[in-house]
Amino acid sequence: MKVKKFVAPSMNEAMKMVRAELGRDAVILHSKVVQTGGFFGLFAKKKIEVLAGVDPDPLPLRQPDAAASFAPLPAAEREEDGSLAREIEEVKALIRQFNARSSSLLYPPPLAEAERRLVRQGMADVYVRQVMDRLLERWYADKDGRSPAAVSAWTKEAVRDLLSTLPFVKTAEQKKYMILLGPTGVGKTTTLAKMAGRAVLEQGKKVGFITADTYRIAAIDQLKTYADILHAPLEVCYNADDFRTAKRKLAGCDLVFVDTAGRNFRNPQYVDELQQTLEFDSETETFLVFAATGKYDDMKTIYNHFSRLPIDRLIVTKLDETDSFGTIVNVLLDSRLAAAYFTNGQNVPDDMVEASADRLVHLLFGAERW
Ligand SMILES: Nc1nc2c(ncn2[C@@H]2O[C@H](COP(=O)(O)OP(=O)(O)OP(=O)(O)O)[C@@H](O)[C@H]2O)c(=O)[nH]1
Ligand SMILES: [Mg+2]
Repeated sequence: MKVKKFVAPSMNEAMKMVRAELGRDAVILHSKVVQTGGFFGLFAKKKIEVLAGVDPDPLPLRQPDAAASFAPLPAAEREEDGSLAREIEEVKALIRQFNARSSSLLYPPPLAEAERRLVRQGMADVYVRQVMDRLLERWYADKDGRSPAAVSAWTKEAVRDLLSTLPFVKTAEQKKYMILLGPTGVGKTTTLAKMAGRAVLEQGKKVGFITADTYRIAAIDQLKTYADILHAPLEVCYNADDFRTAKRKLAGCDLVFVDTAGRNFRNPQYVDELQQTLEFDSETETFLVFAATGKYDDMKTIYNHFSRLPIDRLIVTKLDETDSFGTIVNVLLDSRLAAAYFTNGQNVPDDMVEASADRLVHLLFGAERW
């Protein structure tokens, strides 16, 4: 492969230089912003440095820059080496050489549109690629079925298949102690009240509450209000001994809901404190709560800190406050955990539904969005 470095004031100009010098078959191997000129860091100009290459003996693929580049090889050629699969692998390899932005230029228009939608929803590049690989396979395998509607259906199916690898289960409360953890203000206490309310109203269970949230003055009162409505006992715990005592006192309950303080869990020290106060054993089910409105990068940090605790499932709140649901997909797939519930409002106990792969797909590609 002939490789050359280009430096230009913008990506656009760099691409023109690449095309002029290496031709239309050139591929971008790497690009970065560089500072040029200046004295001691002053007056330096930002430029784009692009490393591009061209294969003197290219693959037998036609690859001009738009949709036509993905026209399948003639049947005779394809059958000669009997390898539709190889053809697809070649196309995938070609696309992987490009970064996410430039690759969409190469997809046929319906697939490029599908990619744009996934990116707009906030799905991480790694998962967008997995879906796009599936779509490319379908595109080549089902030549007669290609249409924007079909691509839309394939996209939903591909995302659903990705999510179906997670252990979604129907019944939520499988253990006696339900512990909700998560950052400040995501809706832990409200969701706990929703879960307890349903257990009482729909299943006739005898429930109790423990709160380990002694950090905020009003936190105990907030939970006490819900406990009173449900005629359920509430125990407050400040340390590990209190927690054990509270469990003994609530031994007669079918289900015990444990509330915890929201802290800045970007600081791992707070996770250690929780570990010292609570007991995580075979009788506990632990839920990490996060809001759909949160930033993916922050959630990744928080999840990493929490992953030293035995988190069983996730709960995603505030779905009513956003139109982008890709972050939920990312966090679920990164953590390999299923979500138990999605909540979509402040009403207790109504604004909560059981989470499932289908529901998430519907949120991402609801009829109005696709
Ligand atoms: N829009 C919307 N608001 C919600 C949802 N769930 C909870 N809230 C609201 O979010 C706010 C915070 O809820 P809490 O339940 O107190 O949150 P928390 O995680 O317990 O907060 P801390 O204990 O302070 O960390 C309240 O105003 C809730 O009514 C939801 O699904 N949608
Ligand atoms: Mg709370």
